[in-house]
Amino acid sequence: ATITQSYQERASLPKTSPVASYLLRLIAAKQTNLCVSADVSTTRELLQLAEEVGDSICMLKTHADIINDFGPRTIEGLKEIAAKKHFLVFEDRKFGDIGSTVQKQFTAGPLQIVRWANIINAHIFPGPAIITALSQAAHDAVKPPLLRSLLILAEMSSAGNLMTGSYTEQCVVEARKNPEFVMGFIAQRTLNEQPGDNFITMTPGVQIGATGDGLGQQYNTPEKVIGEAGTDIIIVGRGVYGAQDKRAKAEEYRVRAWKAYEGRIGA
Ligand code: 5FU
Repeated sequence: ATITQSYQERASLPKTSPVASYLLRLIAAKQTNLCVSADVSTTRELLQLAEEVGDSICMLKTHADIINDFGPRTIEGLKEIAAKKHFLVFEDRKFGDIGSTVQKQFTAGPLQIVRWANIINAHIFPGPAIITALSQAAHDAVKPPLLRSLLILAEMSSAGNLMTGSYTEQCVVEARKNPEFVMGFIAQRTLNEQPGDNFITMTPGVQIGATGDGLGQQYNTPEKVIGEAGTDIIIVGRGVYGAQDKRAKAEEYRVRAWKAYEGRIGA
């Protein structure tokens, strides 16, 4: 059903996580289902990219551990630009350890992810306690714990990855058990298969005019993933930050992904 429902309609469906509702409304208001992946190596580049593409995105994805000078200045800068330009911040940390360890990785260390990332993601190969551990850590660290939510990695974009079949199915089963905290998936197609499912699917491995990067990455177009595979948000890294004019490139991706969405819902 979510294939033909608008973002706006889905924002107020029952059992939708608070962050998912907020994000769906933001997407509808800004008319953007684009997330830019800011895989740059300095705070200066990160904040400059956020400023440049901020008006065209619903979300900025980070890998905080590749920023050479990550620190309080990075966090404050990101928060300020996100508030000003109205987008959420997603740290692509891919947690994958026992509950006790991921709680520490989420809240402590030099990155203190829980302080600044609205959205995080995790693998479920260690078992479902990873979900409850991250949820508990978010509740303990952020008062009120409103804007904290988890994406489960259900499928990956890279060639030969092992996240298929029953593994992917189990991700959906665990998500359905935790609808308050789990907002959706990283996947290559929508996984909303049962009536009542309203998970948000975010899809990396999107670039126009490329099929791969020679290191396993595989690319699809916005039309393929949003229009045909029924996912909700495209995640674009090098396709945007690798361009000379990043602002214009982000707009190009935004328009293409938005048209693919409108075509799919029959708007
Ligand atoms: F979970 C995943 C995945 O399945 N594929 C990915 O490419 C995450 N990614 C991330 O999206 C990856 O770590 C990069 O940060 C980004 C894709 O970057 P690109 O430059 O668009 O290939």
